[in-house]
Amino acid sequence: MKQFTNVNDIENIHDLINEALLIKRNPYAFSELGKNKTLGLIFLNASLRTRLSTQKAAMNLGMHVMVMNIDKEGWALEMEDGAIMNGSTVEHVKDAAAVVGQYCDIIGIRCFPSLKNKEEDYSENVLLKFMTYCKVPVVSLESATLHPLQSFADVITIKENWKKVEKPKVVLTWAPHVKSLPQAVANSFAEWLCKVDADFVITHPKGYELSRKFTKGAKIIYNQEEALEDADFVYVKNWSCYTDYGKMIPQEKDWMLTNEKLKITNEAKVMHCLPVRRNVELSDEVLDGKKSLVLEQANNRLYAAQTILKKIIEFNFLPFGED
Ligand code: SN0
Repeated sequence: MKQFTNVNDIENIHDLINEALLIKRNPYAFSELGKNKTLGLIFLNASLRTRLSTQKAAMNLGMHVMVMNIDKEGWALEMEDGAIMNGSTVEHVKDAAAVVGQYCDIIGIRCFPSLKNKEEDYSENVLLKFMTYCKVPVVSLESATLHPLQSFADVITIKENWKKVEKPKVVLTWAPHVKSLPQAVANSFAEWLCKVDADFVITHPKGYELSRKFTKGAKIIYNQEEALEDADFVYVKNWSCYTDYGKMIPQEKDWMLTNEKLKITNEAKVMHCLPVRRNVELSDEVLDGKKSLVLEQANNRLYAAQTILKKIIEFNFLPFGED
């Protein structure tokens, strides 16, 4: 694998999930693979799971890791080509990315959307600029529109919790929130779920339609109760509007997932990428109950990251690299 920014960077999703499960059984099997290689983790936004799981994944492969919260600890970055930098930005992304690329063999980068300018966010301006100028393989640690490491961990978790032959019904349900959040987790989950063998349904209030680019193949049902019927997995996530970009539409109905709402499901397991606003997005009773997979998902972030780093090292740095 040359780089990892979305589901299309992988060759075969089923092989990749199986490889992650093997790594999970024996996480130190490749502890020399990344020897003398340095991973740089660059954050333009907050992180807990992504930062620690990716760092640990690299350490399990014998890599060195450097982390920088560039938004807080670095110089203010200029993103615009040809800008006359006589304002508050100090360093152009061209220069900063090129410098970081000289110190690192692989770079992971987290960049968030503005949620103000749809065209700019959906062009993945920041991620693409960084990739162009750093000149080393890049792993997305959540971009403006996608969160592929999270989705990879999510499909690993579904696979582990689904032992039956027939395909599971997986429902992505919109949840309430107190502020506008990116569509990245939902876009990415949809993109990955459309590639695995599942009956995939998305439910959300009218106006919260995601970009069709990522949901092609999914069934959209506006009625949450109808969508939840016989579900085997319910993935809970808030996102702000894609059409009326970045906006929130007040809801009369309460979309928070509760045990009461889960009664109609097939004893569904409940998923959320975390961080979660308890008793806004999801009730305590669900999160702390037996149906919750949130900690398993967080644990699988490690094996998702480790599998991706392993594939990138093998392709880019080993002679006759294959993935
Ligand atoms: C992020 C998101 O994309 O929704 C990260 C998810 C992995 N979540 C948040 O920014 C939550 C912020 C909040 O105030 O609850």
